[in-house]
Amino acid sequence: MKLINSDSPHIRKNPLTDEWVLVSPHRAQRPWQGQVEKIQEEKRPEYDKTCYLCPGNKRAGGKVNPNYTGAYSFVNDFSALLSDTPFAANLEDPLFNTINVNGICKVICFSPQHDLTIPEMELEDIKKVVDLWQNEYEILETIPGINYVQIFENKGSIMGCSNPHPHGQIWSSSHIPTEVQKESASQKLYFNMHGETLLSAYLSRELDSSERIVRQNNHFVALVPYWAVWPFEVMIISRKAHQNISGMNDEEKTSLADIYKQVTIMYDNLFEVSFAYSAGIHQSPSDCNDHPYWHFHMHFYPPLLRSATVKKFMVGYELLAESQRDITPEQSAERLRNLPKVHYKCQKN
Ligand code: H2U
Ligand code: ZN
Repeated sequence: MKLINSDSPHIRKNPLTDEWVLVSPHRAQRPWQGQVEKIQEEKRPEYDKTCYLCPGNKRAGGKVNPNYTGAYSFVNDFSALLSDTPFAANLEDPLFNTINVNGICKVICFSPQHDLTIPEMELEDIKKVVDLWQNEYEILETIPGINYVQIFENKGSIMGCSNPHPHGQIWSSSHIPTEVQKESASQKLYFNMHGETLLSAYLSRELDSSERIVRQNNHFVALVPYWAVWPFEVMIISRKAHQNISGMNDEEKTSLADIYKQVTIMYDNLFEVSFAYSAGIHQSPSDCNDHPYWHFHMHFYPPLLRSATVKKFMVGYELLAESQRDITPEQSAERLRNLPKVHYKCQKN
């Protein structure tokens, strides 16, 4: 279904957050005629004696990593949330609402090998990362007072990643964080009105049109959402409406590892550079309640726009008024979809 003439400036609504994005396609009539700059990437060693995540090395907090061989997790030495914060809340004064929060933060080393990234890892090794995500989720969800488990990855220094060793993080908390609350409310409302999850309905519409689909496998679909804010934003949605990672069997976890690899290879191939992003899982709260309206998905928010060095800035109008983009999600999807499926480093060898 053609919704509107998408060549004209328009706003699109994100049904998960109820937020709008301004799309200005007329500003991007010739988006790819500028020079695509390449950056020379430094070759990293397989093991770096100064890296606090490499096996056997001492971390900044003084603890020593074991000689781990697969995915490995540890409690963050500088956790943003602490597990022993005493309960206290002040909700009486509407101008100064405060609630003490508890939580546990972990760091997940994806691989013992310092020079790898997810797109360059073997599928079976990425599967070990997914297994660890599931194990950690299942451990954390049983801890009283932990009500949400946020699994994420910051990749690349421009996304604030502190170390190139392949790693992600898990922050679990007693409160449901703001983004998750917004998605919870919208999904609940949709499910109560329509009897299916918002993302099941959305996914079947997207599969009908194929316009924004970039990669897929038996259990997951990767697409540029209709309401994408970042130039090359992608969402991975499970075909089955899993509430969270806990319900996934071995085959589904292998599929999740596969789509994670496919999407990140696609990203690296876009500008032939190790592509920076913040990515993470959104899933049901782990608060012992059933959340049939929650539909597992992953968001990828990459900052690059035209080349390896041109970054999209969320400033000015975006900060003060509303998110805005020039290239349409459909143009981005077409470009991403048509990229080679083999990593550029392997194409050259
Ligand atoms: P990034 O994902 O943004 O790179 O963060 C890595 C985390 O690793 C960061 O939260 C933690 C930091 O607190 N860290 C340790 O727990 N131990 C260390 O020795 C250094 C970094
Ligand atoms: Zn390392």
